[in-house]
Amino acid sequence: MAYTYDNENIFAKILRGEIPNDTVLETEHSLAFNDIRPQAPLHVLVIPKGKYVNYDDFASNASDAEILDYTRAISKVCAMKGVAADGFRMISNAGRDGVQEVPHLHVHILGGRDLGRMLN
Ligand code: DGP
Repeated sequence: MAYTYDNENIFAKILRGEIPNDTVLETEHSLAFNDIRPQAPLHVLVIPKGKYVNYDDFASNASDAEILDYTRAISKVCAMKGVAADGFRMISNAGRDGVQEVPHLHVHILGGRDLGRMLN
């Protein structure tokens, strides 16, 4: 499947330094920063630096180094922010039905409170 990446999406602008962000972690291929509309005491977004629309695009087209770096960045954020032990939720919204607002792959990491049941 071919993916069309919009260079003007907000996270692309953050990556180009055109919009400020509250960085939590930066690695060779990934950036983590606080969500502007936090839904929990911890609400961090982790994005790959590469131009990937969603996880399917990433898994299909990213290099092994990018995938490894991104996976490790996600777990580093959880460890750094102290939610690895008590627990957290990781969500990636994709496409229309997933109500994805920003068309650049991102994982939401939420924690710091009881997040309730999501699926029954
Ligand atoms: P979604 O694409 O639906 O998974 O959600 C996108 C998230 O991005 C949403 O929680 C709000 C956040 N967001 C949107 N614009 C900005 C921004 O300019 N800076 C930051 N830090 N977060 C943003």
